[in-house]
Amino acid sequence: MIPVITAFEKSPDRGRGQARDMRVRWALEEVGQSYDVRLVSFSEMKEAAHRALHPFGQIPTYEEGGLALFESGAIVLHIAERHGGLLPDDAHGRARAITWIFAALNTLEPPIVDRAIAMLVERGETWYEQRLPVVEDRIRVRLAELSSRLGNSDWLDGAFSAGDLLMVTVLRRLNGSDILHEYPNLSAYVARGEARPAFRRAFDAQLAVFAAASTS
Ligand code: GTB
Repeated sequence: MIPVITAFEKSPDRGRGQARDMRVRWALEEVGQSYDVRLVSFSEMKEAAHRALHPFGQIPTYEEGGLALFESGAIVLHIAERHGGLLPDDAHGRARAITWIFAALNTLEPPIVDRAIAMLVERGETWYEQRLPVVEDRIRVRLAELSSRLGNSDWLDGAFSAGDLLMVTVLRRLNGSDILHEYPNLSAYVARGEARPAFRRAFDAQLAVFAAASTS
């Protein structure tokens, strides 16, 4: 059964792979599972048919046989549990990799998304110039801690795992800012993730969607 995921019909990031279908595509590419993509517009996302799959009217979703999932982290974990290659075989290693999934989504992603939202919707506010450095310093605290834990290792805990996949996608939200470059080992970590053939395939696939939407 080939899974079907949903993605933006026309991503606001112009194909930079920042929307959360990218992490699902990457996970599927890593495990060698082919997939189909159903593209949805912003208005379709809010219709009942899509909300039956995603209560919050967002992408990505994942359908496979009788199973329908939403939440990119849950989808990546499901893929990792169903296929080899994204979680260690030993119970402790597996639990630690899952811990890194939660760390990426619950500890790193919130301040990074906070910055993206501030830049998108708060730019016109009188207090924007005061707030942005505060938000960015909250990110720096977490990046410094992550940088210290990663050290000179290639990946967070032994071999590349779903935890790394999600952490790299979260850190990529800082692409285009100088913040990540303040932590050279984290910049190199993101570059290592982006250099993986599965990442490239996933990135190219989502970019092709944007390119096609731009010419039609
Ligand atoms: N917690 C959910 C998950 O991890 O799956 C969050 C899902 C989510 O935020 N989906 C967004 C969405 O559907 C797309 S990824 N938004 C439409 C809506 O809520 O109406 C977030 C995103 C969007 C755009 C950019 N960008 O342009 O750079 C980056 C990330």
